Amino acid sequence: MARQPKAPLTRAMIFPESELPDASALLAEGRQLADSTSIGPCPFLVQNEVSAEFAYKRWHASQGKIMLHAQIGYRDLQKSRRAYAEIYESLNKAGYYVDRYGICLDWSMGYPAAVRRDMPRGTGLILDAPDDFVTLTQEAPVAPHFGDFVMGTPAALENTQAALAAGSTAIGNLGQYFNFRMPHWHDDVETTASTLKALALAAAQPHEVLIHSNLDDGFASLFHDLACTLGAVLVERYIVEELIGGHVSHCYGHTFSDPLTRSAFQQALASVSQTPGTMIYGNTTSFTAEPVENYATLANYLLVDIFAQKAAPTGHAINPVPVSEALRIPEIQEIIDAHMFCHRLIEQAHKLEPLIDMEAASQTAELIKMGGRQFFESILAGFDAIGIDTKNAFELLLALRRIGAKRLEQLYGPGKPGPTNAEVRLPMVKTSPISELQDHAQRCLDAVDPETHETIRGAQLLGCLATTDVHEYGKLLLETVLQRLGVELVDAGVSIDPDVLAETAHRKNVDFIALSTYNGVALDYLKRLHNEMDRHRSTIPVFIGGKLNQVPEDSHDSLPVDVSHELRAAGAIVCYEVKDMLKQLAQMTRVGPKSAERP
Ligand code: B12
Repeated sequence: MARQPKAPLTRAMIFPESELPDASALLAEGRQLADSTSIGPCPFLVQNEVSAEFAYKRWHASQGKIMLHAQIGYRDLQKSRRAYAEIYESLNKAGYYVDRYGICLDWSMGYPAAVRRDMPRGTGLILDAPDDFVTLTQEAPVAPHFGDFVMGTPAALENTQAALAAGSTAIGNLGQYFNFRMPHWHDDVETTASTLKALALAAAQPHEVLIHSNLDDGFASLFHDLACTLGAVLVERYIVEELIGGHVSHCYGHTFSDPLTRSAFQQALASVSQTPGTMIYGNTTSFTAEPVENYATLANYLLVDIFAQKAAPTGHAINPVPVSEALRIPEIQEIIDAHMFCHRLIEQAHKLEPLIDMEAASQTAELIKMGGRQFFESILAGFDAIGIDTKNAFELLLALRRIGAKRLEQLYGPGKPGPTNAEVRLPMVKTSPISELQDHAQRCLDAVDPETHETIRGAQLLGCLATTDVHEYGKLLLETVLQRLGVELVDAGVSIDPDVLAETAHRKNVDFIALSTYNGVALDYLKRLHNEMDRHRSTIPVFIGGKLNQVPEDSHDSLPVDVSHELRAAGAIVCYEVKDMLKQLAQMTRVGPKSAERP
């Protein structure tokens, strides 16, 4: 029997509040700030004699010169400054170049400075004062791109002011606005207001400031259909360019592991964008824990990006990600190595050119464009129909964020409804991560014996799934595996606070919690979760997996270290692979306890 779609959306379901802030007043406030906040000088702008990176990108694209992007941002400012200078100098000495640095701020930078100190920290760079932004960008004539935890966070306005003053003319990340949740911060109205003011401030600058949006950080990593990803580009362009008067610039790449669709998406994006792109991110989801093997992935995606830029130059910088990336935050020398590799690849690429035929990618690009336009138009028409003001940037942003990727795709996606489940649409062009997760789930099941399957299946377990941060694939993987084993699941959500998780697990009387964590907060999070569970006198076993590391309080090098041992000592069941949990679940089912001993 076909499943019926959920009840239709109404305005009241999306906006339960009686009143929302006045969008035009917020935009006016942001524009007004342009009188006192402007683009500061920095070596990149001065040495290249440009007023903004926009012009530099346009010139490079017109000359067919491929730009290069490196990602930096160590917790320690001094080390980040060293990286800013050393990568540039080393490549220069070798006769090569790097055009731009993506500065990887810590997620705690997304909180307003006044409350930041008491909030959880990840593994990235913390800049305590506006002057810190400036000292960083003075280190070399490389374009500073403040790509994360600026736009889209509660600190959007203050961070944008600091980034502009430090000479940054590419600021993001609008993608994060749609998908990221800051722990302990529940005021999405304030996040939206701050973002809107920051967008208006950037748009009111006398020179073009690129509003960077990493599609993978936004909805792209969760859509099943690549056409929806292009539709998201059109929606963001409509909001930033038509409603606010700014310049949106899109980045993609982490999850684009299929060469054909990676290339097709670039073509589709090129044909709908008037603004140069920021960068094409490395295909980091294909990296494994074996650095040497990752050279194959590196060459594979870089060649796709090099040929894409040759065929349709969009000003996107390409991004050689160090091969150690899946293991840890790469060291400075590892970033330099990846760039040297990439430069040799660019030098040699022309010899491969006669072998390249873009026809199949062009055909797929047409499909992506057609579906993307449909998705965009359906969203606007659908919002209009339920009374969301599609000329109001505040309402549009907040509605998109609150509805979320899954439901947007179900409601407005261009694919036909699935034959057995009307809520799932058949993608016009499948995205890579979702189909890869299905295969991964099967491998996890195959890794344990049939007896373990049967034991779990017969136990009628109820599990609770959650993540500590935006990384959702581990949870999606567990969901698929456990559902195939007949385990019933309570979805506590993504980026969920420990108090909410403890309360949900207790209220639903679950047999176990499975927690996926990646942001380098594993131990702090577990301690907070246990405190909250103690308040409910709850001793539910907690399985934990993902990236189990954290920057120690007394760290000398500010790099995260493995905390598996401490997690185990605190009473969690540490899992490196899904099979670890399945074996333990079967074991627990046999011996019967519904609780975990904690020291
Ligand atoms: C995909 C990805 C993203 C995507 C996430 C998309 C999404 N919606 O899920 C995007 C692009 C959004 C992203 C964003 C960020 N990311 Co990221 N990301 C990754 C990446 C490439 C893959 C992680 C992943 O999902 N793997 C797929 C899963 C299924 O496989 P797996 O990791 O091998 O997991 C296995 C097991 O651990 C197990 N598992 C996982 N969880 C659990 C739980 C239980 C209970 C069990 C039993 C098993 C289990 O399942 C797998 C089976 O073997 C990693 C690097 C890497 N290659 O690992 C970085 C990485 C995790 N990201 C990182 C960072 C820093 C970030 C950002 C903070 C960057 C930034 N400044 O913007 C932001 C996050 C911001 C935020 N607010 O949280 C760092 C974390 C650093 C650290 N802790 O040391 C990493 C390691 C990259 C790096 N080396 O710097 N990221």
